Amino acid sequence: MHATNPTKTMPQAQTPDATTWTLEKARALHDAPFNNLLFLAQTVHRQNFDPNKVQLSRLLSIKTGGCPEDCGYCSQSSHHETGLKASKLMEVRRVIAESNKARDAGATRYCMGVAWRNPKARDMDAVVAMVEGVKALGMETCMTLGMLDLEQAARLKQAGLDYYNHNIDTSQRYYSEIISTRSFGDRIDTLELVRQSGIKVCCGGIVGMGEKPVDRIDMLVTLANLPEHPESVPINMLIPIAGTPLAEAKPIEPIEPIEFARVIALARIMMPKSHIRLSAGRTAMTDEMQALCFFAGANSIFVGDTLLTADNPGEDKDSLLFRRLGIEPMASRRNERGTACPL
Ligand code: SAM
Ligand code: DTB
Ligand code: SF4
Repeated sequence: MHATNPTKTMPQAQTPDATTWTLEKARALHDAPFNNLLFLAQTVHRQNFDPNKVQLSRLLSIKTGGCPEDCGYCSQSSHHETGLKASKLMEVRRVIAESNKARDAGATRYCMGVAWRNPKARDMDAVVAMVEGVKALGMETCMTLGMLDLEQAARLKQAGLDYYNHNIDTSQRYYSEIISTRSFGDRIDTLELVRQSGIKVCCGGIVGMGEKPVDRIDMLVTLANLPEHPESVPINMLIPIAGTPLAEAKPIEPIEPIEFARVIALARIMMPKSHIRLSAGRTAMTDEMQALCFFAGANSIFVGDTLLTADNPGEDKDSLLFRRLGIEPMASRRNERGTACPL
């Protein structure tokens, strides 16, 4: 369907979170002429955010590799021969020292990731100490630890955890093609429990895993129809990792930049107040593709030259891109005075 007036394709509702999105409505937007889609996305973006501010998050892998899950994209799964060396959970003081460096480099949110199916009881004290330590530095905290139970979520909330990252990754239909050791429903259960505990939700997915456009749209429909929109929505572009099924099995075409920008625009329109994060895969994107994504409504990135195990553009490259685009780092809501940011 080709909409002439893009705003007419927006379902009307009192609050954005109360909008129920159907696949048809979302698909109509996705398929609209590119200029209409981008115009609407930029309009929605400006109604909710400063269009020239981008939030900076920094990632740290606090426990790398040896993961029992079989996610087809992941370097850290013990099911794949990726050559990655597994490590134990990092010491608390090292995590705090690393987060201090990230804060000095301008990051306002510190995201700590582990290669677990779920946290074990014996790990919780260390994880809680990490949240408390990073929080004490004045940064927002985010963790991604796999599935949680209610007690673990409550402890993390009490420690001051701001965000929990738990991605649905793709559509419900395509999920079992990518992961067999857990279900789409398991993901939704943990998301529900995180929300119940009062922790903010960071949830998105990966595009470019051989899914159809309808899967990408359906993934966004699931996110936008959650009882509350995730506050952060990371959109990752698959980083093909040698030794993983998605890099080895059959050749998967990388996602085409215009289609990627459509996904970002759709996410912006469907979740107007969420931070849409241009996440993994930026090293394979041109500056022009990233600029298009910022125009389409992306307003968060991971900074630093490493994600969890894969490369990310370094500070110099991002700093230059921000200067060329007139983009400035967003101060965190907890730290409005901002930080000494070189970007
Ligand atoms: N183990 C935890 C989990 O899966 O929830 C947290 C870490 S996991 C690496 C976090 C997310 O990173 C995944 O859900 C996926 O969306 C993204 N990711 C992992 N490997 C990726 C890759 N090769 N390319 C793009 N995104 C990737
Ligand atoms: C998310 O959606 N992307 C980040 C974060 N959440 C944890 C992880 C990206 C990982 C990219 C592959 C790697 O570094 O191994
Ligand atoms: Fe494990 Fe997370 Fe990687 Fe899946 S994505 S294999 S759960 S670390």
